[in-house]
Order: sequence, then C-alpha cells, then structure tokens
Amino acid sequence: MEEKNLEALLEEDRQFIPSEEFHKNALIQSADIYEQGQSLGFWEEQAKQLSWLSPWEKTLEWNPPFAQWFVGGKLNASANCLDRHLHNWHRNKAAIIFEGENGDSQVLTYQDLHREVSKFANVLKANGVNKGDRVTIYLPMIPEAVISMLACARLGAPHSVVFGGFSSEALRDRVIDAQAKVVITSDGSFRRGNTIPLKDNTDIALDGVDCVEHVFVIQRTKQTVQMKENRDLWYHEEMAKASPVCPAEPMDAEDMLFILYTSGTTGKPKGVVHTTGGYMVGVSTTHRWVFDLKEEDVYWCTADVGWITGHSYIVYGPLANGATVLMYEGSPDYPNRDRFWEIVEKYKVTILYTAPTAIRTFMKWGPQYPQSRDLSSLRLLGSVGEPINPEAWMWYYKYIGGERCPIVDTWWQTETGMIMMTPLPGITSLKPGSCTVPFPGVRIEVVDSAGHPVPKGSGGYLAIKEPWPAMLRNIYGDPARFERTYFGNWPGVYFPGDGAKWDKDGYFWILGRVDDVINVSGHRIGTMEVESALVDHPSVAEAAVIGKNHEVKGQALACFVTLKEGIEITPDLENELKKHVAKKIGALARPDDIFFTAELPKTRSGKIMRRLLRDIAEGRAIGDTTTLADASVVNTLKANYQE
Ligand code: 6R9
Repeated sequence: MEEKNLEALLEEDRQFIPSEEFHKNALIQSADIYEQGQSLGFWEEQAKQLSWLSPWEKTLEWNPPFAQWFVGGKLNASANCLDRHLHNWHRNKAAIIFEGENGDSQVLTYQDLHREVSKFANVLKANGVNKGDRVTIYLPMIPEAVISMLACARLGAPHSVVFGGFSSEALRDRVIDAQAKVVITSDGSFRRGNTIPLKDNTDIALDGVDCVEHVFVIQRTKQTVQMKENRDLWYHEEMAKASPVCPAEPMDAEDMLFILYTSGTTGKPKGVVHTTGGYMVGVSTTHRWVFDLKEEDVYWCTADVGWITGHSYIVYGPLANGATVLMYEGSPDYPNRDRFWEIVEKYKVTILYTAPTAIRTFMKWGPQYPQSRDLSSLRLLGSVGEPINPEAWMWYYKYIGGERCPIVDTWWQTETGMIMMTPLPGITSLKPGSCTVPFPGVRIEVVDSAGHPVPKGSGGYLAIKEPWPAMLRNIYGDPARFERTYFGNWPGVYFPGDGAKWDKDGYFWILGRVDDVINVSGHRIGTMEVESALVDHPSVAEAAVIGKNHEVKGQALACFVTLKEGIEITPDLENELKKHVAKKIGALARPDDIFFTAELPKTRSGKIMRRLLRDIAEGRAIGDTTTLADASVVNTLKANYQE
C-alpha cells in the first residue's frame, strides 16, 4: 500500500449530505434497499424489469469460480434495448443524440435505431454471420458503433470492440485471439482536425489473417481507402439493400454477449467474457439507480464505446432503460477548450459521467471555460476510471456542478461489468475521494493477504465475496488464467487487483492497483505489454516499466531501458522508442520518459526493484538521471536501498 496516499486520504473528512430536494425526488429514497440486497430475491426482482422470452429456472448456480445467473432464461439484449421501447410514445424518444467533432449532429429515435440495427443485422446475416460467430468492431465514436454492437447482439454474434486508438498490431492480436469472422471499421476517424486511418490500420492488421471473411467499411471522413475485392464491403451500399425486419435471436441467459480485451499482468491482453442475462440485469439496474434516471434526462457518458464504460453505460444500461444518450465523437479541446460545456449548454445535459483525468485537465485549463457556459441543466455528476483526488472532486463539485449536483464516484472494472461501489445519490452522504459503499446486492470487503477482513480504519486488498450478475464468466479461451488471475488468492473470492482502505464509517477508499497494471488517464496498461514492446526494438536489451505519479494522467509510463552492445544513446533513439511503443500498442501507451541505464537494479533473486525505479523517476532517489548510464550509479543506489 502507498503510505503517502493513505495518510492524505485519512485527513479527508468533508461530507456532503444529499439536499432535501434531491432526496425527495430520487428513485431510491430509503437505505432499506441495502437490506433487500442481502437476498437473491433482490436480483430476481430487478431481472423482472427486463423482457424475457422464457423465464429462468434458477437464479444462481455457483460452482466457484464459475457462475451462472438466471439459468434457463431466454432473452435478447438488442430487443431489450430497442423493441420493448417501441410499443408506446417511447418510440419517438431520442435514443442517441450525436454530436460530431466538426459540429455535425444527428438524432436517432428508438424507432430509428431499431430500424438501423435490424437492417445491419440482416446485412451481417446475409454475409455469413451466424449465432456464436465473433465480430470485431474498430470504430470511432459514431452512432454506427452502437448500431454495430446491437446488430451483433440481435443475431447472437458476440462482439469484440477494439478502441479506435489502438494500433494495427493491437487490433491484429485481438482479431486473432477472438478468431473473428467479420471486422467492422470506418475509412477513418476525426481527431482534433486530423484524421486517423482506421481502414488502413485494419488492412495492416489483417495481412495474413485468414479467419476474417468480410470487412464492413463505414464512410465517415471520406478519405481514400483501398477496398479488397471479395472481402471488403461499404456499409452504406449494403444498408441500402437491407430489409428493416429482423427478429431478435432468442439467447440463453448464459450465451456470450461480448468479449472485451483488457490489460493484465502478463504481456497478453485478456479477453473478458460477458454473457447476456446477468449482464443486462446488472447494468440496467445500476444505471437506473446510480444515475437516478428520469424519463426526461439527457445523459452523457464521455467514455469511448471501446471501453467497458462505453459498453455498460453508453449502450446496454442506458438503452435498456430507454434513456436519451448523448454521444460525442471528439476531444474536449476541439475546436476550443469549452467544447464539453458548449455541448452541455446546447443539449441541456442533465447527467454527466466522466473521468478524473478529464477533470484534472479542465482544472489545469481553468474555470473560465465552464464559467462561460450555462451549465444549470446539470443535476448529477459521475466519475469513473481511477481514484478521484479530493481537490479534483471539489473542483468538479464547484465549477461543473455549481455546488448543487451530487457526485457519484463509481468503482468497477471491465471484469465486474457493472458499477460495484458507488453512492446512491438520494441517500448516501458523499466524501470527496471515496467511492463510498458497495451497491445493494454486492458484497465487498477489505482484507489482509490471508483474506481476513481488516478492522475499520486500515488498508488492505479489495475482495468481492459473492458472485454478482454482471461478473465476467471467463477469459476467452483461457479458463485456467481466469481462475488463477481472479480466484487464485482466496478460494471462491474474487480479487480485483486493487488496494483499498476502509474508514471508520465503513466507506471505501481505493488506493490503486497492487499488481503490474498502470492506470494512465483511466486506461489500464500492463507493464509487461510495454516491456515486450520495448524489447521488440532491435536496440533494446532489457526494459522495466513503472507508473510514476502524474498531475493530469494520474500515472504516466516511465521506462528504464538497457541497450544492446555497441548501441549509442541519442535523443533520436529516445523518440524512436516512444514511437515504437505507440506503434505496437497505441498512442495511449506512449511513454512519458525513457531512462537509459547501464543496468536494471535487481534483487538477489533477480526481481527488478520497481520501487527504486519509481523513486528515480519521481526524482527522489537521484537528481540527475543522465548518470544512470554509468553502471556504478545504479549499483550504489541499489546498495543503499531498503526494499
Ligand atoms: C470501469 C473501469 C478498472 C480499474 C480498477 C481501478 C480503477 C475504476 C475507479 C477506479 C478508483 C474509481 N478504477 N474506477 N479506482 N475509483 N471510481 O475503469 O474499468 O478500465 O477495467 O479499469 O480502474 O483500479 O481496478 P477498467
């Protein structure tokens, strides 16, 4: 545990009680809900909010570490997000309000979305996609990304969305691991006035990959692309021919809905598997209660659909609840630094869900940007992705929420599928920096290394003691890794990889990852992935990567590199290595620092002394890092270092 963090958090004792006004209008007004959450009947009640084609026979079948929820039940996720909203006035409600980076906009009602999804499902079907086939989606934040996901769900073809900022190599690994039959991409994507060539990236990724039969290309930037004969098809041409009628495939509650890759402690990303019934129950319930969703809300989650936050809280949760979802394609500073606030003002956004790294960026830019816009429509704010430091929380509360909006700090993961710890905004007192308490029906504790709960006021490891409906069911193709990674510490207990503290009131304070995963701007990056990318470069002999504290990103990548015999250290090489990592993984993994060193400091047993490296990177152990190339320096540091 990081002592420094713990101390700082222990000093935080401000509390914010829900206003009378918010409380009396909230969906959840009584803490009795936590009592109800203690029986399985609670999740059955929530499941009844969805439409099922056949009822389930058993709520939970738990053979640790394998869980099955709503056993025997049948439903379709796309039908739950679309068809069931068509029977009344809801069909004319905006499902997606889209704002493009260049200022173009589009509104899709539930009826529109249903039609587009049905058409695209027919296109996919006509091109050989059947129930169970995997489809990789590599798209910008445009409505077609949602249409593609729901079209797959409609056919029962699990999707694997790959974030549009990932490199062609990262895309290739994920296509191969999933053995995808189809890839859906676009010509390019807009980014701060430039374009990123997604189709070109896809072509490189698929070179020599034989599982992919078709690539669908959506026209977004209109840049020139190569269309490969017999493989590539234009989305708009196929859609023009498609029928708008496509019945949704009845899916078993435990049929796979999607795979989503995430970083772990080894170099190979894990394909996290989510299934249909439990996931839909988990995300729709949490979305409704955590965001206190009302019919008239305009809900904006700023995540990308390439991450779990986009899956659960842009697509499946909100659409299952019939919400109006705002979707923004671009970056927060294009064309100006007030773009987010311009959007809030333009569409009268009522709920905003974003990440601490964004909030810290806005803090750095200064309050004049939000202050120049009318943000009075906002009534609730959310945070996700990493711990929010109390100063950022206070800034968000004051300058964005006008000291009127509760902030729900939601802790969860790709693997948990749904929000696991969070305030319920009508009843929970907020403490800046704490994600407060587990959601009803979720059992989480802070434990010591033996798995025993620690007393209130101390720190330890986070542990999830009981299965929950939206939990991951497996790692695609690797059940042994699934068991080892998540259930290897304490039998039958899920280990999320985070350290946490439990305060005197039973509130949880997340301290960050305790494994070799680094959280850069809310994105998980495995140190091993970056180390492998570096060692892949012909000049590099060995590499060690650590996360150093960073004002805006939370953590940034600092890399220690030893070079092969005879290779010279030059500023060019430093840039080349940074570029190499970005090319191998994606721009989000571009290192902040490369330190060339004659040797990596290791313990007698050969383990890299990462804490020493962190002290060096953060300037504590040594002032001038250029001397690291002198072998004696690292050896002296190492000799004086107390691990
Ligand atoms: C949803 C998402 C998961 C990791 C998780 C933790 C960190 C997420 C947090 C938080 C503190 C919060 N994390 N939310 N830490 N407070 N509210 O981000 O999923 O990309 O899989 O990352 O992010 O360390 O273990 P994912």
